[in-house]
Amino acid sequence: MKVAVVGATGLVGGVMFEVLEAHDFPITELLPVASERSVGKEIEYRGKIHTVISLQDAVDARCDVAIFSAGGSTSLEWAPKFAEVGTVVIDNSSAWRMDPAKKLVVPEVNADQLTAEDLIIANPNCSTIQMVVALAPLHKAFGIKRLVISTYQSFTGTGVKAVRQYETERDGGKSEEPAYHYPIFENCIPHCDVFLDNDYTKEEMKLVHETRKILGSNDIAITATAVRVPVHGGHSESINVEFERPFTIAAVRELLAEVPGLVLQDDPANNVYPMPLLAKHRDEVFVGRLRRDESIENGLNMWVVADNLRKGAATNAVQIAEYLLENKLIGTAVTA
Ligand code: A2P
Ligand code: 11C
Repeated sequence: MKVAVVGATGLVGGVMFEVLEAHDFPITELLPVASERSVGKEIEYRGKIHTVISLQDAVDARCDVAIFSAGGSTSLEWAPKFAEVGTVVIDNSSAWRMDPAKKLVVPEVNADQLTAEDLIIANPNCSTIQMVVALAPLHKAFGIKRLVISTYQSFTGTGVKAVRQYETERDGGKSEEPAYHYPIFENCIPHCDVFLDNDYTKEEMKLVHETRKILGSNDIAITATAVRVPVHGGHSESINVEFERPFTIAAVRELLAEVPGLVLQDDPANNVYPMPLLAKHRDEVFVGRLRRDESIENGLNMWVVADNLRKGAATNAVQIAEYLLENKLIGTAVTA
């Protein structure tokens, strides 16, 4: 595969290279792409130096696949240009997720929707991805009526600038160019992404809309509070689920044990539960603290953790590319 990584100099871009290598993705040619400021910079992949090129040069190269992690406006402008020459775009931004004509894909849940006609495929938001991996089989079995979600999100989700802010504050300094309005070191900020007219943040509403789209159920009631925390390794989520139908914890456990890429860490007597410290650099979604919500009839509480840069971004995108490849839905780019 001829592969372009757009946003190659960014935080997710860097992890993308790690995941492509770890998964041994079959790359014949790798094209790192970033903004004009970075053109000419060098990036090492598998011991070889690759030079960063511009978006236009990457379009002209007619790659088989381009994985974008360069923000929404870059995706909106450039993804169609790649698609036009037959390059399949897997896009990490929020630009195309809610477009009814685009698929929003978490491979464990709905990759079977993909066809060779899908030239722009949306990767969901990190906090949505890890949640639906755990919820999809439960929804199928017991029908989800309502979700109440509280997130504890790593500052790495905001990108390079936030990592610099955290490190500067941790070392006793004051960030010149902070990513957040308030210090993130020794703080929790109930503000991820921008505020919307309804006083929720965009991150909170992504959890509402993207989850409904991926699970294919517009009538699930969903409410969320998203909080930024001074944690490096991943996003954590407390998820309260109300089911339509009765369930047992044993059945939930059995269903989750079957999910590929999901690891159950649920043995409270031995202090076993998921934590971002353990999830860091891992591709899987970790689930624990399974217990009945005793305040309602069919309620479940769970705790879900994943490395937001891995399964929440790079890993999910690479898994989509792997699915396309395995199912011969890629590799048909128009050659000049
Ligand atoms: P650059 O380093 O040249 O600015 P992060 O989210 O970690 O800050 O990374 C964002 C990534 O998106 C970087 O690789 C950045 O490249 C890239 N990027 C930002 N704006 C553009 C743009 N207009 N065109 C191409 N790449 C962009
Ligand atoms: C966060 N969800 O941790 C973000 C990062 O919509 O893809 C990625 C933003 C997005 O804040």
